[in-house]
Amino acid sequence: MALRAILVDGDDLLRKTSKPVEHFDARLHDLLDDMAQTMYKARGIGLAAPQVGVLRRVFVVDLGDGTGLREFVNPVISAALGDQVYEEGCLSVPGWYGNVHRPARLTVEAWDRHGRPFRLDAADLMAVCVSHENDHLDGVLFKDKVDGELVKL
Ligand code: QAP
Ligand code: CO
Repeated sequence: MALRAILVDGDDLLRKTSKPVEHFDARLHDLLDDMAQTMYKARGIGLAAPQVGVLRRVFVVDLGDGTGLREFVNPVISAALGDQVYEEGCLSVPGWYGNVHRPARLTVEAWDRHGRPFRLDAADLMAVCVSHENDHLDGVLFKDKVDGELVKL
């Protein structure tokens, strides 16, 4: 396990479209382990692979509410419903916050680290986090979607 450097806004890699994972191998497991360690150290609740410079469709989430770490490989948001506004931040846009509209509920289909498919129905903060992290895989940052002012904490 190793901490990885988190890229910050302005880095071109954050604007690229990530490619699907093809091999559910030890390299993927190392990436997922490193991403979790890096997210926890930075006190984040979600981290996507492009944020550590790896252009693959992978993200990790731990809302810190006791539900634990969730790993998503090749995620697809297959349904989305309603609207909620949440004041978001991002480890790649440190210190900046703003209100973003996201689906109130969504369904995400993904694979775990062993290549087993799963489906998650997410609401509230989990829906925000999945939508936010999924955007990173397409080069989109929350600041692109802020409704109103982007504010420095
Ligand atoms: C994405 O964001 C997210 O600026 C994850 O100084 C955001 O973990 C999902 C963080 C909101 C759902 C709701 C940001 C930590 C962490 C900072 C994060 C900072 C320290 C952001
Ligand atoms: Co982010």
